[in-house]
Amino acid sequence: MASKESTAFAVNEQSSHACDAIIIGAGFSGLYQLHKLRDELGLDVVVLEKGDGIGGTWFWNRYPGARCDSESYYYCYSFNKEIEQEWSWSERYPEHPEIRKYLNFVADKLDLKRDIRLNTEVTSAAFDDDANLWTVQTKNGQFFSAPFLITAVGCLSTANVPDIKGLDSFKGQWYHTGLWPHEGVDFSGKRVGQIGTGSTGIQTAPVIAEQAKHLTVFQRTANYSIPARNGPVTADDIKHTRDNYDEIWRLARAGTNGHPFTISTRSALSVSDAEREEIYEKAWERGGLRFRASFSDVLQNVEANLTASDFLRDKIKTVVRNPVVAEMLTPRDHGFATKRPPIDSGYFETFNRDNVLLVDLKAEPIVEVTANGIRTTKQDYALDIIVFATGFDALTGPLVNLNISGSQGIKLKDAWAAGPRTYLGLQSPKFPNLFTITGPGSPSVLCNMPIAIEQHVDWITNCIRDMRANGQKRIEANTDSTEKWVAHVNEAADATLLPMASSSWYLGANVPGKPRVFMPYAGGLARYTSICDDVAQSGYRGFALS
Ligand code: NA7
Repeated sequence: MASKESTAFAVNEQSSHACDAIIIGAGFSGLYQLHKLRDELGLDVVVLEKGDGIGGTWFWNRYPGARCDSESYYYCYSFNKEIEQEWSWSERYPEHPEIRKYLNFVADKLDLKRDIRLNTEVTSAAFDDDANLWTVQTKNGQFFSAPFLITAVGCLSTANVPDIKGLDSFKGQWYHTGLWPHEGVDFSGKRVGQIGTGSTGIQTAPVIAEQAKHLTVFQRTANYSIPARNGPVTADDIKHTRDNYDEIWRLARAGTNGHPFTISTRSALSVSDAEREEIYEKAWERGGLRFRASFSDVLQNVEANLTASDFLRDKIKTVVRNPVVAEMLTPRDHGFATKRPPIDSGYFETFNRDNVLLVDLKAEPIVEVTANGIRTTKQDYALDIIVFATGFDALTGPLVNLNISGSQGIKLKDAWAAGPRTYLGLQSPKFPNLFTITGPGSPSVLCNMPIAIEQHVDWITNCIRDMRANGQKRIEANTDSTEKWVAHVNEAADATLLPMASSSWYLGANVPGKPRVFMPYAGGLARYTSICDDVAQSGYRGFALS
């Protein structure tokens, strides 16, 4: 039940700052949103950022091996020709420091930092119905108010640390990959336990194994992974992408996942076994997320999916020397890409090392953390360091944690108690003038993020521009249009195999007690963009404007 008590702040005039728009978060989305509202619409904008630097997800995720799974030449902004032509990436997949360097380069070039308040954690936000004004409170006691509030808090920014009995009693150190110490962690001579084998665990295990005395990987669900085939970017590569950026961005926007490559139009079932094998083999050799695009129906048809899943399962056997370990590492409970497919640099090879042990938590669940390590139902594992690569309270977590109260004091956490309810992923009923960048109900995490972010920021900017031009002060998603959109998000997911992976974080399944709802919009970026454009052109159908 939604609570309706009044939550309007008693604003302390001394520490109150009024502006036209407040943006929460200084990652890819917050930076671009600031630029658009300030430099194109001429608004007075402030960005509030919890960290002591910019970068969002990449400010916090500094675990060993942390790099982007999108390729660097398109994991970047497309809106500015100069940035595009001046910046050079050094690797096929950018590592976390290089992404922060890029974002700082952009922020400096566009002079964004003067409007970003670092070390400013938002603790709550409340809407005043009479004044059509949001007031945001920060941990350090400041208040900011503006007609528009835009959350740019990312989808994977609320760390999920499992509630395991005894963690407080552990005498060693423990870390979550999404809140990694900036000074790094020295694994040399240490016995390390890593819990989790998602994209993060698969990236970090090979690097930790090289540094540590011993690594024990605690695996709950075996995962597929494709070799990333990372490597340096050459001068020729840079020239080629610079010369072809228009086409690269056109392709990225025209596709399903915001990547600049097309998905094959052929069914995996329409070719001979030999031809299919050859196509998968080439995709395996090329590496990366593009493997998914080998055929049109890998994510649509169970039989087609099985061909990809079987190919990848067989590859594990060819890499991992111990057949018992290879079988433990082989996913049997879900089809390839029904969960976010990781890509790796030597993940399966890591289990051929003498200093690496795999523990199957399905066979021996964790009972507790003891002073000296992890106890499963079968035995004790002595550890000096525990690394939680256990993912995030994805998509909804970062928003609900902002403690947002909308019209008549309705809390977002109550409005979303049974799962997120958004119209186009942009707005929720009863939360007027609050826009979310890449929130639940939008393509977001199913996409190459910068492309999805730019589409959202452009739409929000145009909407605010149109409202101001028409003298409108308030925009709110209608309940009816929201319910229809939620139904459409479910339909879009059901048209794919994505909901079949029962342990997927797309469904919120990784966080105990979280409602099981497929959260991102699986209808594809191009289709989603045309729906959003159509809504805007129709005078914002489905929203109430006044
Ligand atoms: P993920 O993909 O959510 O992976 C988390 C991993 O941690 C996964 O293997 C989970 O197993 C495991 N996990 C979670 N909770 C537990 C508990 N309580 N016990 C044991 N194991 C657990 O997060 P990542 O950080 O790897 O990746 C998130 C996204 O970041 C990624 O998809 C990219 O988009 C970038 P499970 O599969 O739930 O059984």
